[in-house]
Amino acid sequence: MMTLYSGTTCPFSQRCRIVLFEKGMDFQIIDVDLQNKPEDLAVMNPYNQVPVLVERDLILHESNIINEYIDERFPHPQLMPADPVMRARARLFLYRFEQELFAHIADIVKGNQKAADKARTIIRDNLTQLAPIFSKQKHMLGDEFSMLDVAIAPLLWRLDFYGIELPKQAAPLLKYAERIFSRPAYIEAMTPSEKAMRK
Ligand SMILES: N[C@@H](CCC(=O)N[C@@H](CS)C(=O)NCC(=O)O)C(=O)O
Repeated sequence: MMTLYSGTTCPFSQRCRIVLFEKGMDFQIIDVDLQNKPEDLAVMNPYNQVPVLVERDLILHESNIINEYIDERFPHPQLMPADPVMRARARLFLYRFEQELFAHIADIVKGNQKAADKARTIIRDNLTQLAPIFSKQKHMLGDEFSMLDVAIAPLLWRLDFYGIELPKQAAPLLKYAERIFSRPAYIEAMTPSEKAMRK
């Protein structure tokens, strides 16, 4: 059985919880207190961070790497595209999400006021650029739900919590976000602390 070490407010851990629930297989989630990390976390992950996935002698860290492994191990429903070209495009998107969106979250959470405001502006502008995609299609890669939707959803959930306000032209993105938030697996994967982040 797979065991996920997860943070109750961690957007990266939420990604992995979503995939585990989407797959509907047996797994165990261990909540890690990030203010008081267990000593073995640093042994499992050299960056001493969650999420970490353990399955027998395999220990993985990095949410997107964990999620690709779960997707390959339990292929139904498949979340990465089957076609190599689309798969490569999906990986490029995942990389860009990290660089252009998620890399800035740390500055909002623990940066000074100036750094936090700059990070909010960068995230707001990069998200707004994605909005036109959803005038044409239901999800990030087309009409099907995929790993890209999993990867971005925890940020969309936390927009108010992080103090990020999107302009009117981002309305299609917010509508898309509601579609993701209403998925049964998305709801099941949320922790009580995450539920409390958004009214
Ligand atoms: N790139 C990593 C980021 C993981 C990460 O930043 N985890 C944070 C919580 S959201 C963490 O464990 N922080 C604890 C620490 O750095 O002390 C991933 O995608 O898994």
